[in-house]
Amino acid sequence: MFEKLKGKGLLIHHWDTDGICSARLLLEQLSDKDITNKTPQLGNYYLTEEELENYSKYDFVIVADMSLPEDNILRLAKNAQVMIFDHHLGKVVEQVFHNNPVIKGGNPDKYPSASWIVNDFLGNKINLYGLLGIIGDHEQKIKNNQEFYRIITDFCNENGLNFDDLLKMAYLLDSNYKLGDKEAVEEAPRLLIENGTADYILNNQKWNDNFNKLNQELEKQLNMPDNEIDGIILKKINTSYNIISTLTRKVAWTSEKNTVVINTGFFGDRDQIYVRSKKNAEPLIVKGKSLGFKCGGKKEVFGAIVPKGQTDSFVQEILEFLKM
Ligand SMILES: [Mn+2]
Repeated sequence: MFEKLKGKGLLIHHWDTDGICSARLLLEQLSDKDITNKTPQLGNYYLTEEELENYSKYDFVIVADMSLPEDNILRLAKNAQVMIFDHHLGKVVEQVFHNNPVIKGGNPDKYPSASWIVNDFLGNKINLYGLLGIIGDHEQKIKNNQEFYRIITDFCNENGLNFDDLLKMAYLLDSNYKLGDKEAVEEAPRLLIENGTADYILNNQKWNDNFNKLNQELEKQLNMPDNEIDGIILKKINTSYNIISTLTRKVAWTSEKNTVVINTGFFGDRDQIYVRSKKNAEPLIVKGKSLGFKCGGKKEVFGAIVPKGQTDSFVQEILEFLKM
């Protein structure tokens, strides 16, 4: 399926568990090719000018678990053959191989992770990596998806694991990006090819140390007061750790309310905004893009990076959308 790819290759993948597992599966399949893997600057759902320049020297580029802006993809496609494997919302890039069933009308519940899509494309049997991406993206919520919870439970039973083991593995893999360690993210897929067992992941000392540090910071931020406006939780945090998505999940899933979190501490000039919505968040993506912000999301989540001066007014628009 990758016979046509010639020359030097680059794999660009999301920094989270799903991205790392998708990369692990792809790199294993592409082991006979000359290919390196990179994740974007942590927190950026796009490539910088410098990255685009550096990545113009490759003959083929594979993008996994990231909905990069269309103009980024078209820039890469000028010099390279491009393939995308993804499950985020967005629009089809017609000029390249774009394997994203969700934007082609597929039911997101049937494609819960990029790792699942990749594993299926590769024709592999169900395995730890195909499933870990799902666990990373959905955590406990996947228990509401009957079809996939059954698949996960069967896999656990056959392999002497339980759901909490998988969850812990996803937290350990995610610990690298949350601490801002880009190199560790990029190293992880190959480590998982070389030492690919559940025990290896669960016992990795560095990842466990990261995990403990992050838990302390999460606790601290969760204990900070938050506001509730018209049934929407609004929480402002200031942390240099990339824990906004985790924190938003925790707040939203505990409160069962629409949740908006703003982190003023990750970028110097911009704020991170993260939303968990009870209704389809797609209009927020459209709105954010029309305002020129870097943003993206899935059915129930929305994330944006907004220049500090524009945060308050955009948050106001988000609150109004959630209220409607
Ligand atoms: Mn994903």
